[in-house]
Amino acid sequence: MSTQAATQGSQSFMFDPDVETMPRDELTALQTGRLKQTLERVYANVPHYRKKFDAAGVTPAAFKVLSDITRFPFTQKIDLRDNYPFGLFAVPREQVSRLHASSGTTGKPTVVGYTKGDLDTWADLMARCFASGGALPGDIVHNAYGYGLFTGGLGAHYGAERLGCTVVPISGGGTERQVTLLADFKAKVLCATPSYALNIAEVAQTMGVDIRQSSLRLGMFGAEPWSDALRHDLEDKLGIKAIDIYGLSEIMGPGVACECHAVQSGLHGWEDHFLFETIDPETLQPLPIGATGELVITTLTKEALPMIRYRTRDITRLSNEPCACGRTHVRIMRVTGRNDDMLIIRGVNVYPSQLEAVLIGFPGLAPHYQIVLTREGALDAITVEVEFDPGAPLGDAECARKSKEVTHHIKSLIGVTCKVVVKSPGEVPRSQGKAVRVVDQRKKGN
Ligand code: DLL
Repeated sequence: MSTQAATQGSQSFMFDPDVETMPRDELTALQTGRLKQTLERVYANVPHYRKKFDAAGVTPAAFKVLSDITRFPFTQKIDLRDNYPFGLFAVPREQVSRLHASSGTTGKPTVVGYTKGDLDTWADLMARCFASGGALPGDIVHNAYGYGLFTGGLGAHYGAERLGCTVVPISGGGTERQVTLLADFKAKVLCATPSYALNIAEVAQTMGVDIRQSSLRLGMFGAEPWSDALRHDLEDKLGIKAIDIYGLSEIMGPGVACECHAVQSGLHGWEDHFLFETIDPETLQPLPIGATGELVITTLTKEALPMIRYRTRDITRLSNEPCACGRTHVRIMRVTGRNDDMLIIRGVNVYPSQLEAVLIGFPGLAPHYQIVLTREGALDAITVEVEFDPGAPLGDAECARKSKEVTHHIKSLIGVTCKVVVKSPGEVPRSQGKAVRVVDQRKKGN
């Protein structure tokens, strides 16, 4: 990767101007050529794609300009499951250097594979993300993403190494030890889910360690939806800049898109390797840029597991407004949630991250919450469990008052009626990776 040092304000960071500031017409030409090759490759090598293209009455020859992609069928998680474990690979299995898999709550896991070339691209793109976030060669990167089949740990690991950083491969869990090593090794960059970063901040406080005074200055947080309210809370508690990083295993892992240090508004999606679309999840029709819908991604360079029009289920909008950082790649605005995580409470659609935005920073509350869904007669009911701030303990009567106050705020800001239970510090479960924000007790008949 040909990165070079650049300076923006007082902050210097690594940047690849040739690629990251490529004019739109050059990006379009690059994407068109790469996509044509990808379509040809999957049609020739993956029976599943050939069958689906044939059924839809399209062949790679039908693809001339980027908008022709809308003539091709979508790919979904179910296609990976149906072709478990290696059926969607476009290269002989012997050429696959690494496998990752999602644990999957039900049924078979989703298996993804990488050639040596794919691993190389992934490390490059993750290095690009670290650099865009403001990491520098030589920085110590404390990597608390889980190592193993989850793509977070190894994805961040090789990207940070590629940029020239020193990696601490600590993985998730053992939070007191994390706090000790963060301080002892003088890490500059923390990689974690936002909910686990919050857990680390809280444990540090209980241990009497002031992370604000440590050498930490950057957080690369992703793998789950989070709000700006949580960003501000983490920036304040950890004394850092918190950068949003996005990705998914089916497409590559972390590093598909990342915010820039300069602007922190929307994640630059790396268009030299991916094509981004948004669709209406109901009608499946493409949406104009700027409209909110489901993000659909096509890979342009993946060798082992190319993905054509993969329906991510993530809800967002795209922006091609010029970014003050100079990067030209499209911005994926903050992912509010997944359409399969959307709660429909008495006719009102709500994402957990919308509730988070109300709860975090609410006077007297700690930033920990969980949403419990139950059935009351024929209707779904929602209980939001929160904790009072340990610095300002509340008695029973005050908890009841606080609960009414929060209920009122949620109703007026989001329009849903829910029960709020204010608990004591430590009663809401803490995250060690991806937080479990919603506990659905409806299926148990409660
Ligand atoms: O979570 C990859 C990753 C690791 C991304 C570390 C960022 C950092 P999966 O386990 O396949 O891969 O989960 C992908 O997580 O479709 C989104 O629903 C969600 N997600 C990932 N990043 C973000 C983010 C990794 N920044 C799924 N904001 C995706 C909101 C995110 N949701």
